[in-house]
Amino acid sequence: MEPGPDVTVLAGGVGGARFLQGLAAVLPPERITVVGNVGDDFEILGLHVSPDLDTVLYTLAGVVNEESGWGRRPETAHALEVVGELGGETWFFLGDRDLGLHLVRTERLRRGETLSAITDDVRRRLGLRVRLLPASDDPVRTVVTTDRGEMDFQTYFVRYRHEPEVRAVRFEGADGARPAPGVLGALAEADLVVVAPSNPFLSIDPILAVPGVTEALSRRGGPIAAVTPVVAGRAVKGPADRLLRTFAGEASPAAVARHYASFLTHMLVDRADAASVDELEAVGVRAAAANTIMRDRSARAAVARATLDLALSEER
Ligand code: FO1
Repeated sequence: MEPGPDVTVLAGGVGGARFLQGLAAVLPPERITVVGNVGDDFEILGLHVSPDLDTVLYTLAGVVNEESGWGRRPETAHALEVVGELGGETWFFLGDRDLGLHLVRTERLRRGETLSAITDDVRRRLGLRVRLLPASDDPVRTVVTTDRGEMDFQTYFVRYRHEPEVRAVRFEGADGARPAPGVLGALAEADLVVVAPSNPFLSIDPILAVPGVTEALSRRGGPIAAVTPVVAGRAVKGPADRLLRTFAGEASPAAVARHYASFLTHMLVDRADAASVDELEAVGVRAAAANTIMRDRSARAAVARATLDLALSEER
């Protein structure tokens, strides 16, 4: 294997995938292990969909729809058109090419294969050398309590366009779930663990809720760095800023750091929040500021490079 540090990344959807694309450009990809969120997984039209795993797969394979950050490009929607004509549910967009993966995964799950075995096979067939582990092979489902009642994650996020006010989040099944094979080892043995710029409450907490994961992070001797998902009080994408205000009082890098306080050692903040570097350092979190907006491949690689420089350089 090529030399380089082993890095394990906790990742949710679009922000996590874009960070990983940058990391795979600055490190040998086989040195990277991803622990992916499965709290967004659900069944629709009889198919098992794992949106966050697929966003990572499609982004790393270079077939993602860059505009939305999820799904594939090019894409058509003939099947969904017929679903609509026949009175089926169409609020969740399933493109024709994307459907191919859901068909194969669903069939293999029904035959008794594990999500991690299927994901690893898909990953290899897509030609990816990054290792992608679902946080758990057991069902862990994010459920949100909102001002419009309790609902599963995709109903909240896609059907209601994350408009409802979130009052509580829980992870159904998490208490009895086991980490997928390789997850705890990847957290313990990596030279660096990175918490990607993903929503702390909706994308990272469902990973941390799997018994053993938070403990493995807290017991680690080595660095654990987070990349901020908020810039100047705003989420780069999605409702992270609103959830931070509700559950942590403010949408700031410091609030994110407090949320990860039991294990966090380093944090990369945006230049717009450079003033928070001193605040973080004062509470024992090594911090640096960089441009964290990951518009294109070179910006993504720069964020990854800045994270490695912050967390792995000797003199810090
Ligand atoms: N996000 C949407 O906002 N609308 C959709 O119709 C939608 C469909 C979809 C299909 C496959 C897939 O892998 C992801 C999809 N997403 C969609 C994204 C998904 O909701 C993710 O869970 C969120 O981006 C949060 O990470």
